[in-house]
Amino acid sequence: VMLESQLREAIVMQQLRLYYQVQVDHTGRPFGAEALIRWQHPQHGLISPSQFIPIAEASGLIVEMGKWVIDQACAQIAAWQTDPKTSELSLSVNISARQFRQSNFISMVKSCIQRHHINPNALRLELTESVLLENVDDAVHIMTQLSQLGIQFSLDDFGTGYSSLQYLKKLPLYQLKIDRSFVNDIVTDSHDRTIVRTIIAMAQSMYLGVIAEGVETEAQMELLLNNGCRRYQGYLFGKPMPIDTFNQLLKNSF
Ligand code: G
Ligand code: G
Ligand code: MN
Ligand code: NA
Repeated sequence: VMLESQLREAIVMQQLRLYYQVQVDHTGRPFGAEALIRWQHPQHGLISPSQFIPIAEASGLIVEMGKWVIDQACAQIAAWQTDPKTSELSLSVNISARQFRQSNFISMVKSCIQRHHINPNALRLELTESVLLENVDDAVHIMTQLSQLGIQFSLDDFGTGYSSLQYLKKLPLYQLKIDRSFVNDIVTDSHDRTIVRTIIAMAQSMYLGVIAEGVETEAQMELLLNNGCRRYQGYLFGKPMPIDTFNQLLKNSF
């Protein structure tokens, strides 16, 4: 309860921050970012979302927090879209179960896009398998409505859940994000290499894009590239960083 009231205060007192982690293509060129929330606590410093997202979910605060994240993300997209050098960048946002199932989720996202006058193509929403599996038909409905606006969906942490091709086929997805647990040992563990190859082949056969997360070494990137994965995210290219640092990284790479 104490953390919950502090978290409520964090929203009001504007202690939440969005960090940005770069996503690059096979030439190393940035094409977008993933937005990752942090709590800049006045006493405890920077707090990771894994410590407060579960509390926000359980208390329902995630709805307000999630709205803040989407609004911030759209504001940032709007800023990028004013400059031809950054106008093609995409921004991915993580969506939790309770937020996704909220009755006005679709209208909330729509109004954010309208308020900031952005091209919705730049906005990507990341969902996990567990979020989608709760009710596949509902999920398809929500995703379809938002897809019609131009928003694209990624399936986050792919490979860790229970996806069957059966339901994967039903979902209007843009890409699969290969979970970093498979990327981590891809160079040394032949089983993980097989899993990653299978995910990439599956994505290709379903006409889905694929991005690898948790890429930390050149060797991992090379292996992924040789197996047909041309989009990456991970410490090799950049850690999640504040927006000023991120925009500087962009400047240095264009
Ligand atoms: O950035 P970091 O590795 O600490 O993120 C930890 C977890 O928090 C990840 O699973 C990530 O998806 C989740 N997360 C980060 N930002 C957000 C957010 O804005 N909303 C939700 N729902 N989850 C987030
Ligand atoms: O669950 P999700 O994939 O949204 O969370 C992404 C998490 O992975 C964030 O907490 C982010 O800080 C972390 N992350 C991003 N890149 C790397 C990486 O290269 N290595 C490791 N160990 N973690 C990473
Ligand atoms: Mn994610
Ligand atoms: Na992930």
